[in-house]
Amino acid sequence: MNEKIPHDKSLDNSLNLMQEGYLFISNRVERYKSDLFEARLLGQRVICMSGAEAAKLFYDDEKFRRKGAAPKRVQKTLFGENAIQSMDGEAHIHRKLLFMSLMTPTHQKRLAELAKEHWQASISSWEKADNVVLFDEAKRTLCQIACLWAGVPLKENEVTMRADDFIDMVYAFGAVGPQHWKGRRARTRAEEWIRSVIEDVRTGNLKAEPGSALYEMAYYTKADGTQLDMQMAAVELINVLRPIVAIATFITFSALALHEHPEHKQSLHPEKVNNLEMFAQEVRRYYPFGPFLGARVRKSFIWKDCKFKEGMLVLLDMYGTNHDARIWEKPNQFRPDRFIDWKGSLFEFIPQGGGDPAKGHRCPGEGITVEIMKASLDFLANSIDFEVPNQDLNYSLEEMPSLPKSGFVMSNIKRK
Ligand code: PAM
Repeated sequence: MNEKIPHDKSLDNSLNLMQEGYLFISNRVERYKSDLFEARLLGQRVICMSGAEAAKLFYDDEKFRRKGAAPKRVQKTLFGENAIQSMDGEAHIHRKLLFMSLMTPTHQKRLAELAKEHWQASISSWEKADNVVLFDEAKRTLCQIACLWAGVPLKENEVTMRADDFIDMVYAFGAVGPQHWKGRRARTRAEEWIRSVIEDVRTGNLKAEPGSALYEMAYYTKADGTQLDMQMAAVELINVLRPIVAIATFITFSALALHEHPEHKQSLHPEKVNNLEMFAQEVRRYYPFGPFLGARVRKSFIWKDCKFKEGMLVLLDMYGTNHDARIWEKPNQFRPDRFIDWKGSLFEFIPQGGGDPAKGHRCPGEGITVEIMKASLDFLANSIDFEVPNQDLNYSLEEMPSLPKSGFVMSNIKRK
């Protein structure tokens, strides 16, 4: 037991974690006036930590490893088993370079253009509809453009099912019961589908363009010179496609932000790219998506008088760090202009993880996320007029991941 840091008194905090959700760590950081505390979660002792200094420590790969950190229930839904998120060392860096090569500014731009085209093409059917649920439209659009960009064939009548499966994998990670099991079934189905696509490429039944995510994943050779087996190639290609579909959550929160803060709308002129970017960044900071991240102590060490014992699970508070008043003035206010002079620190703003994405576990797709969000915001603010009928726009900080309950319903949509 660590005497030097606060200990949560509960015998086991798992229930509190489910009840307090995104605020579980920051509630205790505040209560104990300490960036670090120890708790029992899922039958083990865990160190929870928050803030930029903690994030910097967390991304020191000599101190932490990822193998064995993500619980099986998260691997069987969100990440896939033994995938890139659970790798370490040279093998991890080697595979990460493949992911990075698929997410360069050229790819970001291409995906943003596709998003723009798809949004524009939706307008005429939206004009005829009584109302439209933005989250549902976004997940379908993102699934279509992700597959198109990646080179994965997707028939029109399959779009909803595949999009739902990707979203169900994401919305299962913090869930228990039916929603969790739905995520597991979605993963099984998606893996089966993508395995067969990879197989078709390898047997020559499907042509894949060199440089596309499909081609590069199908023919990637690991650091040891061998090819990924079919299952692993499918899991990793899903790790490229699913997070793009998950951007639907940030798009829905973007619409909510526009609705709650209409005073920003006129600043989102298509030419004012910086304003679009600041707005997107503030959406990623302010609204809840990733709650916390986990790693295991590689080798025992002491930090701030706290003993990090080999093998211990350590959780880093993403949501709390993005709302840390030492970093963010009035963190609970939505203020895109806080990003005007943003210098881009690697550990203070961590909606998709911290550190250097090429060297560690930070999400390699942040550029894609921000560019797709900007294209979508531009569309919502400048290409259409719509009404927001009465609906439940509340989102819960207890449910992980969260989303405005109604999915953001728009009505009386008109092209501008
Ligand atoms: C993706 O990979 O599809 C992008 C969406 C991921 C969002 C959440 C990332 C959070 C990381 C880990 C979750 C562990 C939560 C455990 C809850 C008990």
